[in-house]
Amino acid sequence: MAKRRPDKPGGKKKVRVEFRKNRGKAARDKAQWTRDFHRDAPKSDETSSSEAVRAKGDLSRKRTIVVDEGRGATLIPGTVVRMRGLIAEVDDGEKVWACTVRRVLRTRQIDERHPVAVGDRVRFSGVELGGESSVLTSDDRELSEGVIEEIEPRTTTLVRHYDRRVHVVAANIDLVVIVVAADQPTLRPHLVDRYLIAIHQGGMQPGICINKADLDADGYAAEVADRYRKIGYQVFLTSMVDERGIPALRDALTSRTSVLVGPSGVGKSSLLNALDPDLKLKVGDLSDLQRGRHTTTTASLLRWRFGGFVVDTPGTRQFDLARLASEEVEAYFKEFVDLVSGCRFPNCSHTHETGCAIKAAVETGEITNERYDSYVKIYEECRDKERTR
Ligand SMILES: Nc1nc2c(ncn2[C@@H]2O[C@H](COP(=O)(O)OP(=O)(O)OP(=O)(O)O)[C@@H](O)[C@H]2O)c(=O)[nH]1
Ligand SMILES: [Mg+2]
Ligand SMILES: [Zn+2]
Repeated sequence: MAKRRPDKPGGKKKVRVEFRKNRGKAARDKAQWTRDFHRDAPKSDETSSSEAVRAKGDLSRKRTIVVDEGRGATLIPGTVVRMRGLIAEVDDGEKVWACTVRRVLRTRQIDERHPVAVGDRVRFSGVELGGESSVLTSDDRELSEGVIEEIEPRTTTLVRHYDRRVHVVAANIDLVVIVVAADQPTLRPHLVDRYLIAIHQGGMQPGICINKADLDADGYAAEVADRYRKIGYQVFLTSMVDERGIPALRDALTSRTSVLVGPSGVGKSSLLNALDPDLKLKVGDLSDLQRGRHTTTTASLLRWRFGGFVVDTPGTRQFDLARLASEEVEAYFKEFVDLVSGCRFPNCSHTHETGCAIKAAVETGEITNERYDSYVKIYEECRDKERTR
């Protein structure tokens, strides 16, 4: 981090902070927000922020605030629990603060939209304004204002790529549970494979949860669960209706920091409520689902009553895998790894070559057709990207 000017200990310093002006464009934002939901665009964070954080009174784009510069000792440690545009909500263990990020930190990661993400451990200073030291959120919470001065290095990052941009879904996560549904929406294992790659790339442990098992009339979901178990993944087959799988999932999540990811409407928030009724998260109804509307709109870090933390995220249908070299794809397909040495060509792509051990394993059923098709699709996608670069 950049060196701070040697201010007097405990000295106050005036800083210019950018604030968004919310007024006058609310109607347009709202329309845009709705459109984004339909396109499944990750911009929802951004638009909800200008909606969500309403400062009191008329704000100019910039205003002068007084910051307590009194060095490390006066900085308050906390964890980012929610992002609303450029405002990070930080929990210090007692209360939640609305923090902006110091400008020098904003340039830290130029390809990321935000220098901080949910799960980041930060140190911040409290802001004292002339009669104005709190912001009112759209859900009517009054939060004290702060400025993030330091961000701890992350142990892990779950990254989502879209439109050539990078979105850090959450930081410092141990376990990522990919949640899909047996039905409503239709089970698409290919999406699971894409998530698995992102999770392995980020150095986190993956888990797979197939929810709405009560809707698995033909047993397809149970079959998919078995396939992933055979590969070596931990799979939970759960249902809110008959509570199956809930205790096993709770065991896996206890005393850890995890995140639930997956398409909208699969029941991520419902699962969290079933695991811990104290959370009382909003869940979607059928009409929301039919209209493709997301119920959860911003990722939030929550504390389990049984120990540990979890991040509930808004649904994502699409998951781009940028920055993955085509020849690296095989390494992320666990059941391929031990077999590739049997291919005739050392640089075998397992798509068109003869003497391919992977294709042979697909013939014998050792590798499933679905996983192989997933591999080919992702391989070709990465190769096409390399060609257009
Ligand atoms: N049949 C059945 N329905 C379920 C189950 N779990 C959740 N649902 C329903 O699925 C719908 C969506 O649930 P949510 O928990 O809002 O889904 P979500 O994944 O959080 O959705 P987003 O917040 O939009 O990403 C709700 O109507 C739930 O009642 C289940 O096990 N079985
Ligand atoms: Mg939700
Ligand atoms: Zn091969």
